[in-house]
Amino acid sequence: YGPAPESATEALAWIADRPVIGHFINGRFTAPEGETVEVVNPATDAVLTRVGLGTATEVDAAVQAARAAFPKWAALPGHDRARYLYALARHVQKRERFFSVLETLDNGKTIRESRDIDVPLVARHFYHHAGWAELMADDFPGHTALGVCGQIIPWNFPLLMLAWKVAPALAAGNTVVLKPADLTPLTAYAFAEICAEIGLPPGVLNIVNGDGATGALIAGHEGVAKVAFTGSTEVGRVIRRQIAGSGKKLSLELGGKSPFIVFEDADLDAAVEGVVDAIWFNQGEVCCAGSRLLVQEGIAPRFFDRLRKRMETLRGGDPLDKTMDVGALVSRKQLARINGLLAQAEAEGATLHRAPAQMPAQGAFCAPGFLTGTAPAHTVSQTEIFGPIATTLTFRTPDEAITLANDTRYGLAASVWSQNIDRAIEIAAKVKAGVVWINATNIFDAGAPFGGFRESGYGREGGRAGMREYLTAPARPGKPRPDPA
Ligand code: TXE
Repeated sequence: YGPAPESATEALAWIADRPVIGHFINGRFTAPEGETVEVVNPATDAVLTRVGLGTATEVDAAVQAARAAFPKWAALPGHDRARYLYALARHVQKRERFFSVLETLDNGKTIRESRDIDVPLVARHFYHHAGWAELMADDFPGHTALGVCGQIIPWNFPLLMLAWKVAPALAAGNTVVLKPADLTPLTAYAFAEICAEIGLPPGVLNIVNGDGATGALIAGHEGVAKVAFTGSTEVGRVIRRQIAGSGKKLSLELGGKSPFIVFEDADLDAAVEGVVDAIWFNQGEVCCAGSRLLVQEGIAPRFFDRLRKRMETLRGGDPLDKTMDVGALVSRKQLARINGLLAQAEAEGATLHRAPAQMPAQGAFCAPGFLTGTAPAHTVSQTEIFGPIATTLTFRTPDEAITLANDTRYGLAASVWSQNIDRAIEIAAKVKAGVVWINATNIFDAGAPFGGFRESGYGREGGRAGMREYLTAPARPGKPRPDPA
C-alpha cells in the first residue's frame, strides 16, 4: 500500500541513546536505583530499551522535591505559570513528528492516530490550560492549589493522559509526581526533557517510572495531597481503599462498556463510520470506546451487513505505515486476554465476525471485528474487552434501548444515532453516562469535562470542572465577628 513507512530514524536514535529510562526528579534525570524491566515495541516484539521501577526512596525524593517547589510555584502570578504552559505546548508542537513516532513505537498505535490525534490534542491541552492559569484568579476567587498531586496514568494514550493530568494541575499552581505505565514510558520521558529545556522550575513536575508497586507508593505517600488515577476499575478500587480516611482528594477515571445506540431513522452510513471511530480507533484500547452496539431490530441485519463490508476495507499492520487503520495492541499480554474473552464468547454461543485483512504474525496484532448472538448476561457483554471487538444487541423500542444501555456497572460514555433530534436528546438524558455524543463519537476537547459515573469512576478532567479537581474550595466568608469593643 502506497508510501513507505514514515521514517523513525530520529526517534530510534533517541531511544538508542537511552539504554535505560530512569526518573526525572527535582529537575534532574536520575538512573534507577532498583530493578529495571524491558520496554518492548509491541508491533515487532523488539526490545527498545529498559525502564526503572521506582523505589520508595525515589518516590520519596520526588514527593519531597514537589513539596519544596510548591510554595513558590503556587505563588507565581497566573500569567507566569501560563508562560511555562505555553512553552510546553509550543515545544510539543515543534517536535510533533518525533513525539508521534516515539508514541507509535512504544504503544503500537498507528502513526496516523498519534500524529493526527494524540499529539495535537496534547498541545491543545497545554494551550487551553495556559489560559486557565491566566484566568484563575478571576474565575476561581478564593480557591487555592492543593499541594503535591500524585498522578498515575495508563498506556493507551501515554502522552495525552500525561497532558490531561499535568496541564490542569500545574495551571492551578500544584506540583506533580507522575507515574507513566511501565509498558509505555518513552513519551513522558521525552516530555520531561522538554520541561528541562524550557527551564520549568525543578520539582514542579517529577516523573517516577514504575509498575503498580511504584504507583501504590505514590498514592500512599503522606506528602501527596491529591491522587489522580486513570486505569482499570480494579486498581481504582484498590487506590480508593488505600487512601480512604487520609483526607487526600481523589479522582478516578476507570473502565467502561459504553453503548452505541443506532435507531432505525439514523443515517446508517454515518453510523457505520461512527462504529469505525468508536471501536476500531486506537485498536479499541479506549476507555470510552463504543464497545456495545445496540441496534434497532428492523435495521439490524442491514446494519451488520454494512459494518462487515466496511470492516473489509480496514487496513491493519505496521503502525509506522501512514496508510494503516489498525496497529498493534500494547502487549501480547493484552492480546492473550482479549483472545481469552473471545473464546469464552464463542463458547457461550456468540458468532465472531472478523476483518479478513491479514495481520502480521509477529507482534501483538488483533484483527478488528464484532460479535453477534451475544446476550446481555454473557460475560463479554458486561466485561471491558479493551480491544477492537464490539459486542452487539438488538432492541425494539426506545425504552428497551435505554434499559439495555444502562444495564452495565459502568457509566463513562454513550453515543446515540438518530435523525430525530428530539428523540436523540431525550434518550441522551436517560442514559447514565458522563459523556453522551449525538450522531458522533469519541470527540474530545480540552474545554469539555470528561469522566464517569458508577464503576467508571468520579471526578472530571477538562474545562472548568477539571480545574476544580485541582483546587481547594474557597474559604467561606464567616459571619462578621462581633466587635470586642
Ligand atoms: O491496568 P492498570 P492494566 C483496563 C482495560 C485493561 C485492564 C488491565 O480493561 O485491559 O484495565 O490493564 C498502575 N496502585 N484499562 O493492568 O493495572 C499501573 O502501573 C497504583 C482501562 O494495564 O489499572 C499503570 O500506571 N497504581 C484504562 C496504571 O495503574 C497502580 C486504561 C494502569 O494500569 C496499581 C488501562 C496500584 N495498586 C487499562 N496497580 C482506561 N480507563 O482507559 C497498577 N497501577
